[in-house]
Amino acid sequence: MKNVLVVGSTGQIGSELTMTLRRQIPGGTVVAGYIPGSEPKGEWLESGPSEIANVCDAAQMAAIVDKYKIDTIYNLAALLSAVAEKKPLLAWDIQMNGLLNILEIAREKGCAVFTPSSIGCFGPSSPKKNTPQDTIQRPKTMYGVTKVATELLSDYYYTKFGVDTRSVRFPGLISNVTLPGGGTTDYAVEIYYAAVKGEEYSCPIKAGTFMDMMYMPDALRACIDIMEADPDKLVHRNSFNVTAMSFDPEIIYAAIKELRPEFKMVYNVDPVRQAIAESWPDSLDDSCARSEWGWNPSYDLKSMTVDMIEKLSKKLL
Ligand code: AKB
Repeated sequence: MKNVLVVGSTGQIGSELTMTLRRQIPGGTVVAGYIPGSEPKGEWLESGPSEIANVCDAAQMAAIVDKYKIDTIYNLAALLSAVAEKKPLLAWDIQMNGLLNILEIAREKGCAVFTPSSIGCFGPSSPKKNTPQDTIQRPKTMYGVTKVATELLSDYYYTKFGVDTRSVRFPGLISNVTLPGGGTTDYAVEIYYAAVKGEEYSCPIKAGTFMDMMYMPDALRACIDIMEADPDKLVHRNSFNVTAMSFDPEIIYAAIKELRPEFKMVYNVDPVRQAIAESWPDSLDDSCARSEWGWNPSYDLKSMTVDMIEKLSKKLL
């Protein structure tokens, strides 16, 4: 990995991945791809090149790959689960037609491609606890449909054309840098902002609803480690189950109250997000990622909570 294009570089993962890659690849080029209206600013703009990179515009993407001799594409352009339910056709266009553009460019120009999947690729008929790597995937959301199709199409381009596609199934990602937009797991980020600001938090997910989660530093390591893994050791490619913790709203609330005893949470359940959450696994089995490329997260709920509260206190207060 030397010359990298991050598509969706101003989003929740992209904003931090772009800066991490720029620090980790000295002498390489990390291009921040963005769409008009979400231009990179500050250190993102100043620390490397940026280009308008709309996944739905194949010619524009191909020109960037040529201009910077890109060898690896992080394809992070996507609508998250709750928004994708409101705009299913747009989700299909970005997540499927956009992916096809990227895979075709990668085939022609010899790039490796990472396109994240999600716990959303599972559905109500998947085993709910310790969901295996290889199991039933019949999601009921447009987000999930596009994630399963992304996995299949990425594997197809690998077996048929030899395109080096690899990816992980991310759980809910928790970060103190860029807010997620329109996901089902967003509550696990919002709750920290409310606690640090001293506000009461109104939780859209019911008590007792468990989902897998991960702190962003671990997610960034997953993005990089999977692309740098020895290909001979990979039995799977698209996509690996990865997780770091599983909790419900009561458990994260209790973890925050240990540090902020005055914090208060109430429930105001959002039926759309709740239905999505109930169709997803409670917990994933990520043993294939651990054995095939050494996945091993650093943060648990307690250490993440300490770090989130400390970083957000500096940022917000
Ligand atoms: C979402 O909630 O949509 C995402 C995800 C788990 O894929 N955070």
